[in-house]
Order: sequence, then structure tokens, then C-alpha cells
Amino acid sequence: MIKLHHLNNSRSHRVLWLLEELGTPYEIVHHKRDATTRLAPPELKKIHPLGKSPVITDGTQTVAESGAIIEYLTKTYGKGKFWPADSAPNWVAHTHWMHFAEGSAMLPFMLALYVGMLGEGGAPLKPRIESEIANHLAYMEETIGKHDYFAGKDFTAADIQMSFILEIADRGGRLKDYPNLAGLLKRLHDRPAHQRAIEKGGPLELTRR
Ligand SMILES: N[C@@H](CCC(=O)N[C@@H](CS)C(=O)NCC(=O)O)C(=O)O
Repeated sequence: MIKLHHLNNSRSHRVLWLLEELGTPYEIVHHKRDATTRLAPPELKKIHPLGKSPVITDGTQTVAESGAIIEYLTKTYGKGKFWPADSAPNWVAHTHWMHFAEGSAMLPFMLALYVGMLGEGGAPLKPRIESEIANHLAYMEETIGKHDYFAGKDFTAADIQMSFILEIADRGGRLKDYPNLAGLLKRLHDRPAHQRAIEKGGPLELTRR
């Protein structure tokens, strides 16, 4: 049985959502962030050395890193759903967006979070961070202007992986300048599986950055 180690208000929401989309049996183990530090509880280190979420176990397998988990679950249990075949015309685009979320787009948002903690001391870095956030969001906006979902006309795993970037941008009030992305986020929220994931894992209350 698949076991998802779910941390409240975290990237594990996307794995929970995927599991609901796939309709495959799974179990959630809830972990709670420390109220002051916002860090994961130490027991997560017993599951994986990084002590972060998401992480899943499935029989003898332990898989960490959201992109790897999403690929593992989709390929093992998806029966061809949500993951374009290697020969499909949108396979390259899908691979790009699967990696872009954590490999490119998250970095300026993480910098905004940490540099924001420096107060005035971080001020010299802010214009560069803001221009990088705008650079990434504008590219995403242009893509969704061409087709409804990141990898083309159909919803795929890449939309789940990219959704966390949309959520963070939305909490920071940034999506008002990107109507295509705001429309996509609404379409994603409207999916019944997304709503079930929120019911089971709790609302996504993310730190503003
Ligand atoms: N790139 C990793 C990031 C994992 C990660 O940093 N998770 C955060 C939650 S969003 C976490 O566990 N933070 C708690 C901590 O670092 O103690 C992924 O996408 O899975």
C-alpha cells in the first residue's frame, strides 16, 4: 500500500492531489510543521534522511522529491493517464515543465522568502529577485496563452507539479498581473480530485512572499 507522508501547507499537497486523480488506494500519514520554525517534525527523518515532505513509501520503495514521486506514481499506477508517451509530440514540453517547477521557478520565490527575513538588510537583493519572479511568471503566462495547460490542450502531471508555483504566486498577490495563470489556477481548483485533496490534507495556507 502506498503511504504518503503529508506535511500541512506544503508541496505534498500535489502528491495527495495526484493520488486522488489516479484513484489508487493509499494511506496518509499526517505530519505537522513546528508552529514557530515552520520546519517539519524530526520523525520525518526516520522515513528519509532529508526529513522533508513529500515522501512516499510503497512496499520496499521510498521515494522523495515531488517530481520523482509524481513520475513514479504516474508511471506505476497511471495506466497512461496524465503522462505523455515518449513518442507523443508534447513529451518534451511535459518534461520541461516537470523540471521547471523545482529547477527554475521555485528559486526566486525561495529567495524572496529568505531575503524577506533579513528586513532592510536584504533590500539590495530585492529588485533582482523581483525581476526573476516576473521573468518566470511572464514565460508561464505566455505558455498558458497558447494552450489551456502547460504541456498542451490536456491536463497532465506537469500541471500538478507546476501548481505549487501558481499557489505561491497567488498568495503573494502576484497573479492579478497574469490573467492566464489565474484562470488556470481556477480550473485546477475546480477539479473534484483537487477538492478531495484539500478535504483530506487541509487548506494550503502558504507564507506570503
Ligand atoms: N524540492 C523538494 C522540496 C521539499 C521541501 O523542501 N519540502 C518542504 C515543504 S514544502 C519541507 O519539507 N519543509 C520542512 C523542512 O524543511 O523542515 C520537493 O519538491 O519535494
